[in-house]
Amino acid sequence: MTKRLWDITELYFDPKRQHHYETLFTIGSGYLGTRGAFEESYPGDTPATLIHGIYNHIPGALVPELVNAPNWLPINVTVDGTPFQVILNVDKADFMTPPNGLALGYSRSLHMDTGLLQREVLFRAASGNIVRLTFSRFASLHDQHVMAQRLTVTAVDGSPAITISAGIDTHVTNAGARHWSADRQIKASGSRCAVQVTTEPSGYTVGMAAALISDYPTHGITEGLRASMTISFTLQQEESRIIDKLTAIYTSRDVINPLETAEAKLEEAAVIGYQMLFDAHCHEWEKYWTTADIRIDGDEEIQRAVRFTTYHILIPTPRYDERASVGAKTLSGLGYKGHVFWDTELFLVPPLILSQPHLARNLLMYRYHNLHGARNKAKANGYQGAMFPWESTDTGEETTPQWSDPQPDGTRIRIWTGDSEQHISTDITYAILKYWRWTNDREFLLKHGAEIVLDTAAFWGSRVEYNAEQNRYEVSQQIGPDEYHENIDNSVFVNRMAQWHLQTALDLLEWLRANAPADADRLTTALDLTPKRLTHWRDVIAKMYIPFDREQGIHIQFPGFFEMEYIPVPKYHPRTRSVQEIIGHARTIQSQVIKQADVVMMMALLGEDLSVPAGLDVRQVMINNWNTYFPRTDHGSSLSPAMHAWVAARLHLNDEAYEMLHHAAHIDLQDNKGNVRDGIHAAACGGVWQAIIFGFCGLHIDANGELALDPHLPAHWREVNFNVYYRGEQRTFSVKNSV
Ligand code: IFM
Repeated sequence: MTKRLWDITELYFDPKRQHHYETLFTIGSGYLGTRGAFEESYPGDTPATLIHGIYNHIPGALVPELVNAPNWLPINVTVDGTPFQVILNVDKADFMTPPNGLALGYSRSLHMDTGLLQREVLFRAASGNIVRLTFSRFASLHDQHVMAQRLTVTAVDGSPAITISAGIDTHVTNAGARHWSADRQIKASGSRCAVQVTTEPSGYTVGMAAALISDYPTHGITEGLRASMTISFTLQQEESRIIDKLTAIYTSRDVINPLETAEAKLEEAAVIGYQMLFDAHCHEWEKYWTTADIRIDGDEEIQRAVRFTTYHILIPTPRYDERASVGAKTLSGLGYKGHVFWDTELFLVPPLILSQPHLARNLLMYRYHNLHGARNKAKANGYQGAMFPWESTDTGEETTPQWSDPQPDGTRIRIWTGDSEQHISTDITYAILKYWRWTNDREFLLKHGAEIVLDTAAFWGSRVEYNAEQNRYEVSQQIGPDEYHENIDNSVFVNRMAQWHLQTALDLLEWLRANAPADADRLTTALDLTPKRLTHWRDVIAKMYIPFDREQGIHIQFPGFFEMEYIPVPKYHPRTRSVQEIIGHARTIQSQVIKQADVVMMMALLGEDLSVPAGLDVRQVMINNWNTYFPRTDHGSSLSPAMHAWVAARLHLNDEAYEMLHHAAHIDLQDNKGNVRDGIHAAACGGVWQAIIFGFCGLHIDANGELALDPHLPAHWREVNFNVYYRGEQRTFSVKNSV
């Protein structure tokens, strides 16, 4: 495999795509993420550093959000007094001596194997002297409190006088929303500078300290909300200089004195130096990729795209923090305000279970630590047990906004997901079970996981409604994965998954009684799992209403679905917008257009355990379901294509599987939803990994508890190689194409 398949490269700078690339080129350490804005800034740029757990709710705002931290990127260079900027076009008259300088060459690459972002610009100053500037940056995976930058300046033509000013800027907002109190510490002296800021009203403190490392006398200064350090020197023709900037960071979530601790860490890092920090960082990346990388022989485009999506699974996932989780847009943008959805458990956690189980555990522990919020939500809604919030932050309470931001006409739209998208509790249980089956982490299951599974089952036991006339249990007022259809009764996804959940809880309790009786007793008492309650669960399982059309042999997404207007989605191909955007919201919700995998999602999760009425063949039902729902789905959500790829591969629908995989893998790279500026689509990234491993390669645990493959690779793929962890051991797979 050639090295270039590890790189995403931008060969010229297009200001119209700057926000897209800022997101793509996010670097991260599992502690923070920093968007790929330029060191020297650019008009209209949106630099952001988002740190796990640092949320703030401004009075009057609808919901809390993850806060944009002080910007640690600034490095400003002047060449013979001309400020360096990526200036691309100048008037013809100015071409030889443009007053603001000119970028003669530009390229920027994200090296995904090492998490290094590098940019090289050939810059001609107004004086006519030309320099090559190479900027490198990484957020250390070895020491999550350290970030490093390197600037190499080379005099290509002439003997330019260079000034470099580098520092930390606390003048940052979340798209205008101010989270940092006016009370800040900003200081600079010699080659060091530091800042400390506190969110208001949540009271989180962030301390950052930076050093500029060079052989030149350095002056520290503070100007307004920024602290910086400055050096000046002259280069002879063809001479090069390397200047390093190191930054250390701590928050009050880590230590009681973030600023002092950051300053001490900075001195430690300065002694180690850029190169050794980078070597240690690369070593950690190598360990990540050993089990996260999927090597595809025969498809370079998908190979690179899959590395990109995997990179964006790895960089936001907390390494040492089990009280933070990954939001729907990772730490790469302000979209969804850093809130955590089901995207984490069903899309991100499974790849991590197989590739970095300790990271998957951290994410599941976040839910355990937030059980109190889930219990509060259940109680507030009149239910028992634990009902997880649809959107979650640092408090574990429901944080879904009830209303949208104002629309162009000034009105706001009611958002129902926080009320009605209740399947998230089962999604979390599903992830816990998957983690348990793949890792055998008994300690986690007994101390933490089982409590979540059982208490969320208690929620469903109290949530279902008995329909005496039909002698069946139903669930009203739901939003399934297909969010175009809100507050519907008897979503087949919700009902079947709740039934699966209750059965899983009963099986788990039985297993605990046999294998860990003390824990079974403890949980039975603590969660009040009385015989009466368990009998009720069995009754619900037996009588749950699963909407099904026997004549057609298909699951019904929800009763009434097929009575709505039929709009064949393929009729709108090719399109760059969702069908919902084309035909409008009002018509969509009265139609059979589906936003994202719903019945198909159920097939991805349950596979042949889908359960179908007696006498019917499950595979045939799956094919019928596919033929029914695929042409009705507009993939208005980025979560959709990868799940379709997975299921299509299992159904041996090779063309559809590949088309969906290609779509999913390029959602961010090609910005085919037009909103990557707001952040990476985390779920799509996790979905791609699963589509390849579970779908195309068919990796599964067989009836004997052994790992097995059932591959259906695209015809042009020669081979897929990967390593996964199974019950503590690393296993290697090589899947050759037999087509
Ligand atoms: O969780 C998803 C949801 O399924 C579709 N809308 C976007 C959310 C966040 O990614």
